[in-house]
Amino acid sequence: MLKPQSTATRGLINLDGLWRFALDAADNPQPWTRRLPGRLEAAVPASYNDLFTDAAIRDHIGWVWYQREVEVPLGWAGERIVVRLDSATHEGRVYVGDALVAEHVGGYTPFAADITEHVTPGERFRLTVGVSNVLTNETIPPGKVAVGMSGKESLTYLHDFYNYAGLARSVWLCSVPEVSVDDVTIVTRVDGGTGLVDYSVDLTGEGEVSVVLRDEEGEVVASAEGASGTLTVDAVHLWQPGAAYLYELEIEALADGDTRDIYRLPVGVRTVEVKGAEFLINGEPFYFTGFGKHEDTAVRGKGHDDAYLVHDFQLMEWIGANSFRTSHYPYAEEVYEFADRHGIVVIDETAAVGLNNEVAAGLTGQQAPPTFSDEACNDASQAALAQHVRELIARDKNHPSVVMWCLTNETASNDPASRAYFEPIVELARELDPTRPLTYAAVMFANPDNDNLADLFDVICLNRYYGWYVTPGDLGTAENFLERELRMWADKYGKPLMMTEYGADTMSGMHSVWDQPWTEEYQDDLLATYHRVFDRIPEFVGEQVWNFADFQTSIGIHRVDGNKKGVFTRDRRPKSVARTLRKRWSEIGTTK
Ligand code: BDP
Repeated sequence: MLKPQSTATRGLINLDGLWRFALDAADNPQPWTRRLPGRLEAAVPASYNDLFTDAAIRDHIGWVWYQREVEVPLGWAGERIVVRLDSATHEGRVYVGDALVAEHVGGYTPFAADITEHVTPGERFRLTVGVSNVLTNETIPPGKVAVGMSGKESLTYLHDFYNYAGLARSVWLCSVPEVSVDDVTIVTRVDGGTGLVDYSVDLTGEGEVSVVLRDEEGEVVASAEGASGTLTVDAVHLWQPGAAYLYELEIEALADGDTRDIYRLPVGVRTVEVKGAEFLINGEPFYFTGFGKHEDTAVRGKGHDDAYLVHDFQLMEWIGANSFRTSHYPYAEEVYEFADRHGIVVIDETAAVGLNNEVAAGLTGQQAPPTFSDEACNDASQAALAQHVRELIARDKNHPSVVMWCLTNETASNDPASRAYFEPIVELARELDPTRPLTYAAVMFANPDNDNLADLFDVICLNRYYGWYVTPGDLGTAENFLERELRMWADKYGKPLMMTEYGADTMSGMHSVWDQPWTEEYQDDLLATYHRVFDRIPEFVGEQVWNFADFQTSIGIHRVDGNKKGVFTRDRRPKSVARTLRKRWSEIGTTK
C-alpha cells in the first residue's frame, strides 16, 4: 500500500498518542473483545520496553495489547476506510471491535486493512492491536525463546541491538475512494540535459490515469495521459547527493471524466550504476562517507521521532557525511522522505541480520551448529526473507535517496550452503528492481578465499574489526591485516569495495596517552589507521563508520549499557573523533 496521504480525495487521521496498554494474560482471553484491564497507557509511536519501570513488561515475551477508540468522520460515507500501521514489531494483529481485520509478520514494514465493512461513518469503534516480540528461526531477523534452568523464558537472538518491540511507528485511519491510485512505480533516466521519468500506475477499480509533473516552483514541466508512459523533462534539474532537487508527480484517477482520486509523489531524477570498480550517481563516481545507523533513542527505543530525525540529519551534515546505511532493518518512511529532500544517500538494508550461528559461537568459543539447516535458516526462513524483500522494495522503490539494497548483514557467507539460500533472494531483488545495485555486508569470517556470495552482488561491503575484536590494542598489525585483505578482495573481484562497519567501543570522557581500547584517542587512531589503508586502495568507494551513535543492546559482558561504538553518544554529543571525521569528510565531499 502506498504511504497514506491527505489530498482533496483522501482523508487521513493520525492515531498516534496514548493508547491503553496491557500484557497478554491467561486470565484475560480475547482482550480485544472488551476494554483492556488496568490503567497502563503506552505512547505511540514508541517501543513499549523502556516506557515502564516494571521489569515484567520489559522482559515480557509474547503478545502485548494496545487499544483506543476511533471515530469515523461522517463525511467518509461512501469511501473505503482503511487502517494502516507503519509497523508492528515483530508481529501484529489488528481488531476492529471483535473482528480480526489484519495480521502481519515482519517488524519493519507497513500493513493495512480495509475495514469499511466493520465500521460506520459518524460512529466510534474500538481499535485493538496485538503485538508480539517473539523471534523464531523462521522470522527475519531470527531468534529463539529459550527456557533457562529456573524455568524462566528468555528471548535470544544473534544480533547485538536490543529487541525493542511494539508500535514504534505511526498508525493511521484513511479514507480512499472506490476508484483510486493503488501503486506507482517511477524509474528515471537521463539523456544529456534531458530527464526521462518512466511511470507506471496501478488503479483500484475501473478508471483512467492522467499525470502532471511540476518543478519546485510549481511550474508544470510535463504531463501525460495513460496508466504508464515516459515524461520528458527538458533542462532537467538532477537529484544530486548533497543537492537534492525534487519534482512532484501528481497522479489523477478519473472515471466517467470526473476526478476520483489524487495522489502526489516526490520524484528525484537521477541515475545509479556500477561500472567496473566505480559506483556512479548521475554518471559521476560517488564516494560514500557516513555511518551505519540504528533507530535507537532513550525511552522511545525504536520509536520514530521527528525531533531526532531532524537532529540526526543536522549532525550528519555538520560532520560532512553524505550517506548512511539503514542497519539492520528498514527505517520509518519519514527517514527516507527526509533523505530525499536533503540529498543524503541511503543504502537500504533488510532485516536479515543474525543469519549466522558462528557470530555467537565466536564469542563463546563453542562450535556453531550449521546456519543453513532445518533447525536454523531453513526453507520457511528463506520464504520469510523473500516476502520481506518484496515488502521492502514495494515500499521504498521510489525514493531517489535509496541507491542500493543491502540484502543481509553478516550472514555466514563463508558457509557454502549460504549460496542456495541467497541466490534466489538476489534473483528476486533483481526482478523486483532491475535499476539499483545490490550488496550484502560481509562478516569478518568471510574472506576472498572462502566467501560464497560476492560474485552475486554488485558492490562488496565489508564489516571489519581489526584493532578491536581482532588484535585489540595493536593498530600496526590491524593496518597490515586490513590492507592485505582489501587488496585480495579488489584483485579477485574488481568490483567496488566499501567498508560498511569499522569502529571501536569508546566511553565518552575516557582518555589515555597509550593505545588503550575504550578511550576517545583509540577510536580516533583506529579510524585514522583504516583511512590510511582506504586511501591506498583505488577500488575503494566508501566508508561508513560503526556507529552513528551509541545504542542499546541485550545484556552481555562485553557491553557497558549498550554498544559504545558511536561517534556520538546516545544523547547525540560528539566524541573526539567527530572532529577528525568532520575534517576528512568535508574535504572528500562526494567524490574522492
Ligand atoms: C557487527 C554487527 C553490528 C554490531 C557490531 C559490534 O554487524 O550489528 O553492533 O558488530 O559488535 O558484527 O559492534
